[in-house]
Amino acid sequence: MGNSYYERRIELLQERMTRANVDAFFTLAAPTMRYLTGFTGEEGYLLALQGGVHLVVDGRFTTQAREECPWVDVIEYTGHFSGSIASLLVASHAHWLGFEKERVSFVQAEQMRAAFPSVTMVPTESVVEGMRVVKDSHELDMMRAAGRVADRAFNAMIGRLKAGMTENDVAALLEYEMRKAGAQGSSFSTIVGSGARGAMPHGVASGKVIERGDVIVIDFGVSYEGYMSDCTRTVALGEQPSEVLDVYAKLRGAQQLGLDCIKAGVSSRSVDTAVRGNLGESGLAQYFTHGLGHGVGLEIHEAPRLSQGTDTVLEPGQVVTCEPGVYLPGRYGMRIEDSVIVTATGFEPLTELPKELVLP
Ligand SMILES: [Mn+2]
Repeated sequence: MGNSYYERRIELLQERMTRANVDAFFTLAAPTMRYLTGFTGEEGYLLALQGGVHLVVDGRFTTQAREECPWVDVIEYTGHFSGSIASLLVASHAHWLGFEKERVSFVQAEQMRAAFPSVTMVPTESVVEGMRVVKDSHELDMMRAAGRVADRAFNAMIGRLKAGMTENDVAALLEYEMRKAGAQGSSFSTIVGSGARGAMPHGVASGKVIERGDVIVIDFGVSYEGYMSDCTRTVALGEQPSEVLDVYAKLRGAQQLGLDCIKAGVSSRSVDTAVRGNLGESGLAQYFTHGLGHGVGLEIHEAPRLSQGTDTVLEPGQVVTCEPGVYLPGRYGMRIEDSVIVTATGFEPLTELPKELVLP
């Protein structure tokens, strides 16, 4: 058998399948497949049975899958994947096929229903996501490594950030440094919002020229061994009016307050509430227009959410972001984001980047 953490995850999945009353479990979601087997290809079909795990891939991925996960039965399909899965289902005498209802499209579900007449399709949720929400020690090591790689890339970029560069120049430089630092790429399209563009919380980098005096929001992440980092820093080029310094100081205080609220046993919504209340006392709550944070792992946004919309109890080994922002339309925006590991007594930060606003 293969690496012990994959073995452990498969065993846990098989227990959870029993609890979900299914004797087969199907996924086509790349992060789920990677989590269960180590397969890094972007396309494949995984069938878990109580007797073992089968990975059905097309010819582009056969060699890769056999190399990456020799402990899994890799089957190369020609034509349509559903033929291979249907044979496995019939051979195993499975009756109830669980599938991830949030990941399978309506069309795919219809196709599978037609192709798998021997089983009843059972929509499931959180069978694997529920496992992924608390990271095991191997995953936490990968998250720490991703954070260090991201820090190195940002530090290499920030010394070269100058007026006259476009936002795209900055994003390209940062993404180049990510690769050089050991990342496989960026975890999402790098956000560089300067001046008034910073007031769009998720405005990706554009051709806008960065000017002296601009406040710049840089939200970036690396993808490292499948794991994502997520960090935002706000920097300013040159002297700033006292109002900007004041708003930034208040935001920084609110972000620190949020971090200090994070620990196992705490309600995720209560962290958002505390930060929102703090910004309210500063008269800034109306400019904080999104949730406080989210889980990070194999995907850039995953459970749990730190927001008013959902509530859950934080657990040790979860990785969450704390990212309040202040957005003044037409003027400027600011956000400070750290990703942290939830611990029994507090949190462990995954990045060490400074939070000074004005660049030296
Ligand atoms: Mn984020």
